Amino acid sequence: MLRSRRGAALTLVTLGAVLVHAYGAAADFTIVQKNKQFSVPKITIKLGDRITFVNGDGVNHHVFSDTKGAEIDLLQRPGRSDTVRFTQPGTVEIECAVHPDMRLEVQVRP
Ligand SMILES: [Cu+2]
Repeated sequence: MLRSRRGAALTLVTLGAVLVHAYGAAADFTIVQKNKQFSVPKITIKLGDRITFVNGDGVNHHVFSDTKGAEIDLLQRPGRSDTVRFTQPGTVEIECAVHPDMRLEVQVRP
C-alpha cells in the first residue's frame, strides 16, 4: 500500500517536472499594431511562450492566422489587447484581415 502511494506521488512529481519543463520558463512578448503595421515583421519564441497583441492604432484590426493547428482570430478595437499562447512548433503566419500589408511571422522553436 505504502509502496503504491509512493509510486503515485513520484508519478505526480515527475508529471509536474515535465509540465514545468514544457511551460515553466514560458516568456511573454508584446506585439503592437501601430501605423497599420506590426511592431516587428518577425519574432522567434519558444514553445509555450505567449504573445500579447495590442492595438495601438485608432482603427480596428482583425488579427488572424490560418496556419493549421495555430489558428488565431482577434477582432481588435483601438486599445484592445489579447494574449495568445503558442503550443505548436513551426512557423505561424499572422495577418490582418482589414490591412493586407500587415504581416507577422512567428517562429516557434520546440
Ligand atoms: Cu489591421
